[in-house]
Amino acid sequence: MIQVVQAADFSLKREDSDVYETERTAVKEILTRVQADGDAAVRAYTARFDGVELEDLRIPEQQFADAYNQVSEEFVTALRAAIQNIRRYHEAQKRPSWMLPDEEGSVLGQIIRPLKRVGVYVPGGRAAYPSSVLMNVIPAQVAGVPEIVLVTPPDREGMLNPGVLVAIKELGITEAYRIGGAQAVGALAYGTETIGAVDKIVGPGNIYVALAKQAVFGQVAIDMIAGPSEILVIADDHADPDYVAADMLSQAEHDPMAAAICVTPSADMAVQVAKSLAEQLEKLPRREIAEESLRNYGAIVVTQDLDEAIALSNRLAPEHLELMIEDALSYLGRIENAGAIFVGRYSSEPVGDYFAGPNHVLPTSGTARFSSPLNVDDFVKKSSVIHYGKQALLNNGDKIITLAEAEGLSAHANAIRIRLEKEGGR
Ligand code: HSO
Ligand code: ZN
Repeated sequence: MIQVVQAADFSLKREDSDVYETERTAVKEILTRVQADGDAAVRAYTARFDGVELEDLRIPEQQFADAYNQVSEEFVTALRAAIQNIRRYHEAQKRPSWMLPDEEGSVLGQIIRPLKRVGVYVPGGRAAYPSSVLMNVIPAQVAGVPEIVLVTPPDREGMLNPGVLVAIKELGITEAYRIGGAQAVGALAYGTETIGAVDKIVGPGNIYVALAKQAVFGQVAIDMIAGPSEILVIADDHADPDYVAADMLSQAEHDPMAAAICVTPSADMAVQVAKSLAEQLEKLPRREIAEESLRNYGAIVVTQDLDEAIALSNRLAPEHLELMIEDALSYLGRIENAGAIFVGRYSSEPVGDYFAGPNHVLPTSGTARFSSPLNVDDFVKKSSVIHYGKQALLNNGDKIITLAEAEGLSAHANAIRIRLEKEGGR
């Protein structure tokens, strides 16, 4: 059911990314109509794709109130605790604006300001995750974004997932629309009569949402486009094979295309993990999804030693990496590429998916080589400040003129020279 291979024979299957020509054309047409016809187009597409005729695109207040009756008290308590943890973690990421004065009277600096208006896309249906509402909204709130608008597709009755609604309410979001798909992305990017255009769109979505975000990029900013989820567990003889298998399955159940991989220098551990996977799989309600994921993208890779395991992990740059090895913390410095690193036997991935505080929106498909988890910096922009002093200009003007003339830009040189002449008496 899951392949057991030697490291030398292992490579991660990746899909060809440009197989979406039909969808791309459809998305283009939707975006063009939304840009031209605004709310009317959004309503028409909502009727066509979500099967519901909506007068009011906003999520009615009554639905939020009803949602609290549809979730348990435990859910609300757990959600509130998660919100606190996630907020605290992201607060620690905030960086102040800074200024660097010098003896010549110059002040150079950087002003950091929140984006003004951000749109958060929350998927509907089976992929409606209240936890993802928290992970996308909280960093924006911590950054100080004053206007956060949320969109999420309705069901055929115009209703929404109660867990998602409660999460929205708990975060104090007051502008939320029941729209989804490419039409929602278009509404956020271009604005309509009722929905103001945003500066950035974040949040996961299906292929239409992903393609729409790509298409409006430039008009607005977007977050990363996430691929299927991945977990790589490095396990040595000290690991508990049941824990390794359980954590692999926690990713595999997300998506038939999710990848769950165990890398171990121990052939014995490989056998035990395979056995435990088979046993635990039997009892999973989402067995079919997890099984397909393990069959197509899962692997247990046996390496020569721990060094080779770490080298393989660094090459794959997994979204989630678990270190289930003795003295795991001491290996942290050797991990070069990973979205989130879970260290030690109690740091199961769902601890991070839901609760500990770090963001669960992470770089996938090897992009952890060059990108980072969603964070507060994704919701700010920076302006450079240059306040040059008189003495600084007199002291350095000649060098600036030299550089300008070397580029053949005499107006640049003149802008400096004219000041040197008037101020410096040259
Ligand atoms: N593991 C997913 C996030 C998630 N898990 C949401 C449960 N709910 C991608 O990091
Ligand atoms: Zn998960």
